[in-house]
Parts: sequence; C-alpha cells; structure tokens
Amino acid sequence: MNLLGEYTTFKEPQFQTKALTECKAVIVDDDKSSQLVLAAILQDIIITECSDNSLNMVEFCLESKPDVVLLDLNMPGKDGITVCRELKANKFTANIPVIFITGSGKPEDQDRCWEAGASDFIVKPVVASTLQHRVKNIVLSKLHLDLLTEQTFRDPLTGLYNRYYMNAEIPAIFKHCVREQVNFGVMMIDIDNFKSFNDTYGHLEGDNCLAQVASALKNTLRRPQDKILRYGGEEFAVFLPNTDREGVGQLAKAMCEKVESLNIENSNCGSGVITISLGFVVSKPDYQTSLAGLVNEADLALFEAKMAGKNQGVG
Ligand code: GH3
Ligand code: MG
Ligand code: MG
Ligand code: MG
Repeated sequence: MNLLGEYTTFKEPQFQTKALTECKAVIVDDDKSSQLVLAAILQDIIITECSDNSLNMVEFCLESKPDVVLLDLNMPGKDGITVCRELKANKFTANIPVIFITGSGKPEDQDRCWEAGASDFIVKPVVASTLQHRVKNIVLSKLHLDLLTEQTFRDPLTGLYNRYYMNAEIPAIFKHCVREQVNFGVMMIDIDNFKSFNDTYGHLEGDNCLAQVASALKNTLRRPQDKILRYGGEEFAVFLPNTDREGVGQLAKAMCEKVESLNIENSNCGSGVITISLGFVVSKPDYQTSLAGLVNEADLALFEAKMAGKNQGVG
C-alpha cells in the first residue's frame, strides 16, 4: 500500500515498456549463412527472426511487430532501399528502426540508405560486439520513444486517448469519411453532478469513479475504428466513422445505461448513482463540413441533455 492508501489507479512512472530480451530483431537477407551469423551474434540479447523474402516486408512487420529490422542492401525481388522506404512510408511500421547490413562500403550506397530512412549502417564483416551494442542502443531508444509517444497521447488516469491524440489522429479519420462519403458521428459525454460527488466522497474517489466510467464507456464500443478520448476533466468525446443515426442513438442509450448500472453511489442526485449526459450529432460530411463545428454541435446537444434532466442522450 502506498501513501495514497487504497487508491490503486496510481501507477509508478515506467521508463521502459519491456526488457531488451523481450524485444525482437527481424533479419532480412537473401543469404542464409549471413542470417545465421547475425542471429547467432544477437541471440543472447534479443529475440531474432529471419526472413529471406523481402517482397512483403510491410505486411511481415505488421504481423511480426519487430523492434528493429536488420536489412541487407542487395536482394533479389526487392532491394533493401525499397523495403526501407516502404517501411518508413507506412504509419504503423515507420517507427521500426532499420539497420542496413551490407558488404558494400560504397559511399553512394550509404547515402541511399540514410535517405531511405536508415537508423544505422554496418559494413560486413560485422564485429560481434559492435553489432550487439548498436542493436541494443537503437532498440532502447525505440522503447523510450514508444513510451513517450504512448504517454503523449494517453490520459494516465483513465488510460483513454487524450486531446493531443484527438488533434493528431481524428482529422485524418474525419477526412477519410468525407472522401468516402460516409457518415461520421460525434458524441460529447459529461458525468452528471460530478462536482458534488467530489465534494461528498473526495477527489480520490472522484478519480476512481472517472476511471470506472471511462472503462465502461470504452467497453461499450465494439469496433476498433470507434475512438473514445478524455476531452477534459469529466468529459469524454467519441468519434464514430461510418455509423448511421440509428447506430449512434443506440450506442448513446447503451452508454447511459451502462454507466448507471455501475451503481456508483452519488447521494447528491435523484437517481442516487453516477450517471452521464450525452449529446451527439451524425453527419454525412462534405468538404465544407468542419470537424470543430460537429464537436460544437454535439456539445450543444449535451447542454440540451443536461437541461432536459440529465442521464440521457440527445441528438
Ligand atoms: P453537471 O451535471 O452539470 O455536469 O455538473 P457537474 O458538477 O458535473 O459539472 P462541473 O463542470 O461543475 O464539475 C465538473 C467537476 O469535475 C469539477 C472538477 O473538480 C471535477 N473534475 C475534473 N477533472 C477531475 C479529475 O481528474 N479528478 C476528479 N476527482 N475530479 C475532476
Ligand atoms: Mg544480399
Ligand atoms: Mg463538465
Ligand atoms: Mg459534469
């Protein structure tokens, strides 16, 4: 038990997500003996996986989720430069560092590797300790960067995405709906009478309640493309691409019911338990539609839900 007693949502800050030995290096080389040499050098410090097929490396990495790619320069099918460019162009593989390992010592080859997005370049024959240390340093840097990214975009109390995430990611999802001419739903959610909950039960219970409500709301969403985030204090925003009015309305109802069924006592309001109010808007956006305008409309609907007596969705 820590200074905060029973309060369990607080987590010690972590500066590394996993140990180096739990990380994975993918070795891509058309020459089996090169693969074996590199894997043998690295086997004590990191998990290794070899591939001699450079053709579908983006798909391979999406599946295998390596923390570093060791890439040969000259391979039949697709050369290392093309593979590296493709990895860097894909948003889900761009953060995997690529180390080129090649027999070519030509300066122009090295230039091409850096331009393609390489993190490092090692000329064969490799020195075992140099390879191990470079891999170790690069993977540790990646882990720190992954952690920083995670901490930048997540709210630590609820584990939900935050406003930075909203600004960075939601506009692209919205634009995709505009291009595809499909619906886009926005919900704004606010916990009812939360100030008095804090006043009665204390801020630690308030935090606990926020985390429980956030988790209940998140669990109501079924599709990975639906995004929920903590918009501010006790307010949440939900973005629902390709969802019709009926679907958003049903979800709104389910969310209100789910939070009420948590049965978190709040003696200050009529229902006796914590509830939420929710405003939503569903639009088939075009190039004139503004995302901020939709958020504002959902916020106005939320205000109406409050005015209409709370514990309900209005849209
Ligand atoms: P309404 O039903 O109209 O929404 O009333 P309300 O009391 O919920 O609204 P108000 O905006 O007045 O109060 C929001 C409260 O949320 C005030 C603030 O102290 C509390 N709050 C915001 N962020 C946090 C947090 O991280 N932890 C805790 N415990 N409380 C928070
Ligand atoms: Mg080769
Ligand atoms: Mg509020
Ligand atoms: Mg409130």
